[in-house]
Amino acid sequence: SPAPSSSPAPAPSSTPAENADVDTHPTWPEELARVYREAGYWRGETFGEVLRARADGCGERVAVVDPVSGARWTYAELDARADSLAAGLLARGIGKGDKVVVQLPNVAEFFEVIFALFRIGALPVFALPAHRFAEIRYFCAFTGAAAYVIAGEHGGFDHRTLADRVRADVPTLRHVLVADADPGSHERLADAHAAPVPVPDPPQAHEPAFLQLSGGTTGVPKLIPRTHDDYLYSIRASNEICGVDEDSVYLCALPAAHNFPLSSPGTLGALYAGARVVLAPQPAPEVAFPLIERERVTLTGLVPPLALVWLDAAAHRTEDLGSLDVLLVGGAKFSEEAAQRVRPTLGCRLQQVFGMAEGLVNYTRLDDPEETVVTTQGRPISPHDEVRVVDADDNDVPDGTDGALLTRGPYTIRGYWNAPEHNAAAFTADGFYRTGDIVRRTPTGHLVVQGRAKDQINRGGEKVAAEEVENHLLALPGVHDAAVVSMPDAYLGERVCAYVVLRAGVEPPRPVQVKKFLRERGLAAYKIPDRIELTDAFPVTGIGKVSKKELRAAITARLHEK
Ligand code: OOB
Repeated sequence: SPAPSSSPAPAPSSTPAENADVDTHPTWPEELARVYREAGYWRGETFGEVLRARADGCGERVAVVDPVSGARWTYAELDARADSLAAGLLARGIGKGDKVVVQLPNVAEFFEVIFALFRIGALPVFALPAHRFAEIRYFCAFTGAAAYVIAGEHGGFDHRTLADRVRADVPTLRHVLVADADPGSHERLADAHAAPVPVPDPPQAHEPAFLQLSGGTTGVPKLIPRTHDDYLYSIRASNEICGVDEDSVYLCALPAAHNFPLSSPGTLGALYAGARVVLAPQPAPEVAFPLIERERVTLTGLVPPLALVWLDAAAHRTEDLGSLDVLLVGGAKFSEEAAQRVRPTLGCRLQQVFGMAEGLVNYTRLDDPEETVVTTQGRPISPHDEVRVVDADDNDVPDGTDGALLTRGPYTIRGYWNAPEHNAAAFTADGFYRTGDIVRRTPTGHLVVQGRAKDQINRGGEKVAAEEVENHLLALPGVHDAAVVSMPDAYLGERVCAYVVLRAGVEPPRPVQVKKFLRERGLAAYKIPDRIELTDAFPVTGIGKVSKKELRAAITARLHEK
């Protein structure tokens, strides 16, 4: 039976490493859990069991293709590798409930690692390849991580030296495993395999399978506990909505750890179906198009800026994209004009997807009218997804009117990991997640994303929490105050603009110096402001808060001047 709602622990969020034994997050009330089980959504199945079943049922089929290493693992091989790595992790004292920060690019090892962790009930914490010291140190310290899994070098950056620094800083971190022939001062992932052993205390389906990252609105990202039951449901239902079956071939072009390519329907959807996953080391057309041709890819997912690049490239590239049946576009708003170009230019069907790592995912359906597919961001996966569109007082607004999107359902979390205070604000008393998105609902129940109320910049699908960047800017000597806002961008949709007020008499820094300072603090590149504006004072609202609305208007006007 599912865990009862746990009562929030007293504010552990600043030093949870010492509180690892009191990890807490609110979960679904028993009445609803029963409904979800009886509806057949939650089936009591775990990821480790799903992979075993595929290995038993279609073991000789290819599961994962990694064109860089040349790996073409069958289901039987992936299953065996997960077992031997699970044994090696157990031998290293990593087991049920332990947290393991996984930061891997799109390589086959990503799957042996996460399935090994799923099998032993240790929780992957999904970092992105772009994360640097500031983010990784925080994930390791906040979760009290026992291990950190990395590639050696990726994108010109040496993760081994970053791992050295994190290890020196985070006492719980006992193991760094490197998916590279040269592990530096750490251990090779390849050496961490051992003869399979029975798992002493396998995870249960109602327990968290992993921690996903929130896009975030706060000083540090919140962690999202997703259970085997809830995530497997979203994947199974996504497969049905996107027509994924055992003959599908999914190209993973976005970073594999992100919720969109992981589960919508993503690599895990493909593996659930017994289909094939092809890993693209880069999403660029010159890399992805030849893979589509060679591997006969049938579906993939892209953020809007990449979809635009693909649309432009298709006109002059010569690869045969004829196998491509479905392109999913989401993570940020896809313009109607671009959406209309997909079918004529790429020769495939479009599905818009509006999802969030916290749960709710909306898709346009394959049988929706063209008009709906190009003008809406889809409708929820599940008949049990409850969606409310509300005004500032949480009163429902009529269809067709803009309002804030609230949601709860069989795969939407009831609370973040070890964050009781934040949970009180991010969820309603009756458990609806406040998405921070402003939407309009059509009479058919499709949602159109109209804007955002949360203090976040959506940089072409990459989410930047304004407060997080502001805190780093405040650490720059001479900075009195900082306010980070979005500015419009034709390609990315939005970019990051930082307004900075200096202390009196301080020599104004050049923008490059500010950016260098942030990079040296170990902030991921996509969070570094694209533009720095020095100002004497911030505009304020009636109650004296910084008016970000006015700052956004000011930078927009300046961009139009030129
Ligand atoms: C996906 O997940 P996250 O957690 O990185 O970001 C969620 C947020 C949403 O709250 C919304 O603000 C924005 O990203 N968003 C969209 C969108 N899809 C996501 N805004 C406008 N139009 C869209 N189609 O981004 C994510 C997770 C699963 C599937 C797809 C995307």
